[in-house]
Amino acid sequence: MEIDKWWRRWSLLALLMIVGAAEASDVTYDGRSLLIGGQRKLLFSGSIHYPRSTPQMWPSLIAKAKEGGIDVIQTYVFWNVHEPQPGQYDFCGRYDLVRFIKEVQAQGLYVTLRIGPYIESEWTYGGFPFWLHDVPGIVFRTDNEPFKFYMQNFTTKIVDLMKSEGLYAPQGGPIILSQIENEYQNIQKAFGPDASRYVRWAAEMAVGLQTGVPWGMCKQTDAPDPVINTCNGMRCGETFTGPNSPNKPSLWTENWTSFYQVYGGLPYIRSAEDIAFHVTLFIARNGSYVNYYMYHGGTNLGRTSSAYVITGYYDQAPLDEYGLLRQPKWGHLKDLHAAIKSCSSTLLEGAPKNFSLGQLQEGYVFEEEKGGCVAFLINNNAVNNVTVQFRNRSYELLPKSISILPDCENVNFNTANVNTVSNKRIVTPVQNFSSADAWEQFQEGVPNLDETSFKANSLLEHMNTTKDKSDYLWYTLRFENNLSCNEPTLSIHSAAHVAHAFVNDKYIGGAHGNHDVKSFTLELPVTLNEGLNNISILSAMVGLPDSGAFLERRFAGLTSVQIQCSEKEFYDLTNSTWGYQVGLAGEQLQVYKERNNGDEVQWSQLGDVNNQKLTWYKTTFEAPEGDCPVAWDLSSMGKGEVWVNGESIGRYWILFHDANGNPSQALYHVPRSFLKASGNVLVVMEEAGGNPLGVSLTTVSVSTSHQHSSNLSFPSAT
Ligand SMILES: *[C@@H]1O[C@H](CO)[C@@H](O)[C@H](O)[C@H]1NC(C)=O
Ligand SMILES: *[C@@H]1O[C@H](CO)[C@@H](O)[C@H](O)[C@H]1NC(C)=O
Ligand SMILES: *[C@@H]1O[C@H](CO)[C@@H](O)[C@H](O)[C@H]1NC(C)=O
Ligand SMILES: *[C@@H]1O[C@H](CO)[C@@H](O)[C@H](O)[C@H]1NC(C)=O
Ligand SMILES: *[C@@H]1O[C@H](CO)[C@@H](O)[C@H](O)[C@H]1NC(C)=O
Ligand SMILES: *[C@@H]1O[C@H](CO)[C@@H](O)[C@H](O)[C@H]1NC(C)=O
Ligand SMILES: *[C@@H]1O[C@H](CO)[C@@H](O)[C@H](O)[C@H]1NC(C)=O
Ligand SMILES: *[C@@H]1O[C@H](CO)[C@@H](O)[C@H](O)[C@H]1NC(C)=O
Ligand SMILES: *[C@@H]1O[C@H](CO)[C@@H](O)[C@H](O)[C@H]1NC(C)=O
Ligand SMILES: *[C@@H]1O[C@H](CO)[C@@H](O)[C@H](O)[C@H]1NC(C)=O
Ligand SMILES: *[C@@H]1O[C@H](CO)[C@@H](O)[C@H](O)[C@H]1NC(C)=O
Ligand SMILES: CC(=O)N[C@H]1CO[C@H](CO)[C@@H](O)[C@@H]1O
Repeated sequence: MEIDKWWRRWSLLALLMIVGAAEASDVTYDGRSLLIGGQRKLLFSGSIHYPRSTPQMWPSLIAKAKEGGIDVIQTYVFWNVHEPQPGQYDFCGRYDLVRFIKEVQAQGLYVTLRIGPYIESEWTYGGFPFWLHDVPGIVFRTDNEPFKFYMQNFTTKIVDLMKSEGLYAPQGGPIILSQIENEYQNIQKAFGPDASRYVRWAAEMAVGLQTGVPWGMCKQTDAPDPVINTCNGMRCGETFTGPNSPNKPSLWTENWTSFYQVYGGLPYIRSAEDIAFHVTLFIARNGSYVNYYMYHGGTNLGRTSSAYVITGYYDQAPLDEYGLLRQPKWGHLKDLHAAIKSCSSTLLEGAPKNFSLGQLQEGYVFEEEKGGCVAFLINNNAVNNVTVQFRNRSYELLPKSISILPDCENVNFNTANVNTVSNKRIVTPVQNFSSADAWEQFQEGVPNLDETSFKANSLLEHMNTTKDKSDYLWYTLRFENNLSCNEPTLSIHSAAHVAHAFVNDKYIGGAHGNHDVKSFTLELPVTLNEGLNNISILSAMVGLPDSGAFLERRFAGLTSVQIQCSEKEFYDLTNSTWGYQVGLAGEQLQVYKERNNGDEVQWSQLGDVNNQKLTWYKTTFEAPEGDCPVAWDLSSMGKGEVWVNGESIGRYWILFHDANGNPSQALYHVPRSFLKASGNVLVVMEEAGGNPLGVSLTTVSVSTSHQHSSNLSFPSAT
C-alpha cells in the first residue's frame, strides 16, 4: 500500500517530467501559429546578422531588441565567410555563429536560422564562396549534382554544428525555425522543370536533417510539406496569398523596415507609422510571426557588400548602423508589440471574424468562448479621420491607421499615433588630420605589359581572373602607334563595374556603371607617342553580384577596347596580347597591416594631394574617449577602401553622388573593438583622387532634442 502509493506518485511525477521536458521545447505548428512546447506563439522577430557587427556589440544589440519587444533574433548563415576553401572552416570572431546564438539564448530570446545557403542579403555573391564558381559542371540553385552536393554538404555542416552545441529547441536550445533556400520563386522560371525537382529536393534534404524544428521557404508558394511557405515584403498583410495548407501558419520572414542603399541612391525612409500599420494588418489577418528585416543592419565590413551596395547596411532600421536607437521607430514598434502581447492569447485562441465598417474601413475580431475579445479597427482612408461604429460605440480612426482594442472596447494603440519622441544623430568631430605631417603615402605604380604576371590573347572575364582575391584587375597592352590622326579616341566597354585608363603611366580618365546598369563605355581622347605606347586599364569591382539566375555565369570587366581615328580607321585591341595583374601592389604587400619591422613598405612624405590617383595614405590616431560609436568622416576622399589596425572597415565611394548631389555615405563606422587606446593606424586606399587632409575622426550619438509630436489624444469611445 505504502509502496504502491509511492510508486504511483513517482510514475506520475516522472511522466510529468518527461512530458514537461518534451513539451517545454518541441516546436511544431498548426494553422494558427508555431507551437513551442505545445503552446501557440505570437512572435515578433528581428534580423541581426552576426558578421555585420562584432561580438563585442552583440550583447547590447540583442538587449535593445529584447527591450523593444522582440522575441526572436533571425539571422542568415554566411557560407562564404565560414568555408573560404572547400572543407576549410572558419567560425572565429565575427563569424562565431555559435557564440552569437548562445548570446541570444543567454538573454532569453529565440533564434530563426536561415541557412540558405543561398542568402542574397546584399552580401557578396549572395553568400556563395567564390570557389563554387570553379566547380566543374556547376549550375547554381537548380537540379544540378555538383551544386546539390556542396549545398547539402554545407547545410549538413551547419545543422551538425548546431546539434553538437545543443542549440535546437528540442535540445533545450533557442533555435525554433530554420530556412532552406531563399526567395527561389523569383528565379524559378529560368530553370524550367528542373526547378520544381530542386525545390522538392531542397525541402526533403532539409527535413531529412532532422533538426526537430520546422523549416520555412520564403517567397515560395509551393513549398512542399511540411516546409512552411512564408512571406517577404513590405506589405505582407496585403500581398501574402497565405499559407499553402490550412495546417500551416501565416509567417512573415522579411518585413522590410527600410531598404538597402546603393551608391548613388538615397536612403529609403519608411515611417514608424507605416511599418506599424502593415505589421498590425498582418496580425489582424491571422499572422502570428513577423520579422523585421533589418532590426539592426550594421556594417558591410571588408569587401562583403554585393555589387554597388554601400558599406552601411539598413541604417534606417530600429537600431541604426551603430546600434543606437532610431526614434520614433524603435519606440513606436515597442509600444505596438506591447499592445499586441497584452492580448496575444485571445488572438491565438479566439475565432477570427472580419466585417466591413465603411467603404474603406474594416474590422477584424478574435473572440473566445470564455469571453476574451480583441478587435482591430482599420481605416484605409489615407487622408481623413473617419468615425466608425463598433458594438454600439463610435471610434474615430486617424487616416491610414489601425486601432487595437484588446477588450473589444478600449483602444490601447493606434498605429498612426506615435508617442515616442524622435531623436537625431549627432556627429562630433574629435580629431582633425589637416596637417601634411600627420600623413605618409605609398604610391601605386601603373604596371605595363612586361611587369604583368600572365598574358592572354583576349579580354578575360574579371571575376574568373581575380577569383575575388581583390577588387582590382589590371589589363595592360603595348600599342604600336601608326595611326594617321593626331588625337585618336580610346574606347573601352566594360561589363562592370569601374575602369580607370592610363596611357604611358599618365591617368587619362575613368568611368563606372551603377546598381541598375552595370555596364558602361569610356571614350577618351588620347595623345599617343609615335611607335610604342603602354596602355594600362584598371578594372575594379564594387562587390560581386548577389541575385538572379545563373550567378555562376556573370560577366564583369572589359569586353572591348578600340583606338579610333574615325569610324573607318580604328584598331580593335580586344584580341590583342593583354598582360594581367590581379590586385594592387599595396594589397600584395599588405600595406594596411601593422608590422614591427616597417622596412618592407617604403612609405614617403605626403605629396601633392590634389588629384593623386591610386595612392595609399597612412596616419595614426587616438581612440576617442568614452564609449560612443566611432566613425571616419571621409567626405573629402574619392573612392577606395579603409583599414583600421589592419581590419578593413569597408569600401567607400564619396564621388558617386545621389540625386541631391551628396555622397550616399560619408561616415564609415569603426567598431570600438578594432581600436586600441592609442597608436591606432588608419590606412586608406584612394583610387580616384581625394584629399586626406580633410578627413576627420568623429563620434556618433543620438539626441532627443528634436521633438517629434505631442501625444495625439486617442479618439475616445462615446
Ligand atoms: C563535405 O565535404 C568535405 C570535403 O570538402 C568532406 O570532407 C565532408 O565529409 C563532407 N561532409 C558531408 C556531410 O558530406
Ligand atoms: C483567418 O482565419 C479564418 C479561419 O481560418 C478565416 O476564415 C479567415 O478568412 C482568415 N482571414 C484572412 C484575412 O485570411
Ligand atoms: C474578410 O476578409 C477576407 C479576406 O481578406 C475578404 O475576402 C472578405 O471580403 C472580408 N469579409 C468582409 C465581410 O469584409
Ligand atoms: C484627426 O484627429 C486628430 C485627433 O483627434 C487630430 O489631431 C487631427 O488633426 C485629425 N486629422 C484630420 C486629417 O482631420
Ligand atoms: C446595441 O444597442 C442595441 C439597441 O440599443 C441593443 O439591442 C444591442 O444589444 C446592443 N449591442 C451590443 C453589442 O451591445
Ligand atoms: C577640425 O577643423 C575644423 C575646421 O578647421 C574646426 O572647425 C574644428 O574645430 C576642428 N576640430 C577639431 C576636433 O580639432
Ligand atoms: C575561367 O578561367 C579558366 C582558366 O583559368 C578557363 O579555363 C575558364 O574557361 C574560365 N571560365 C569562364 C567562365 O570564363
Ligand atoms: C599599323 O601596324 C599594324 C601592326 O601593329 C599593321 O598591321 C598595320 O598594317 C599598320 N598600318 C599602317 C597604316 O601602317
Ligand atoms: C613602356 O613599357 C616599357 C617596359 O615594358 C618601357 O621600357 C617603355 O619605356 C614604356 N614606354 C613608355 C612610352 O612609357
Ligand atoms: C575576338 O575573338 C573572339 C573569339 O575568338 C571572336 O569571337 C571575336 O569576334 C574577336 N573580336 C574581334 C574584335 O576580333
Ligand atoms: C502620451 O501618452 C502616453 C500613453 O497614453 C502617456 O503615458 C504619456 O504621459 C503621454 N505623454 C504626454 C506628453 O502627454
Ligand atoms: C511583397 C511586397 O510587398 N513587396 C514590396 C516590397 O517593397 C518593395 C520596395 O518598396 C516593393 O517594390 C515591393 O513590391
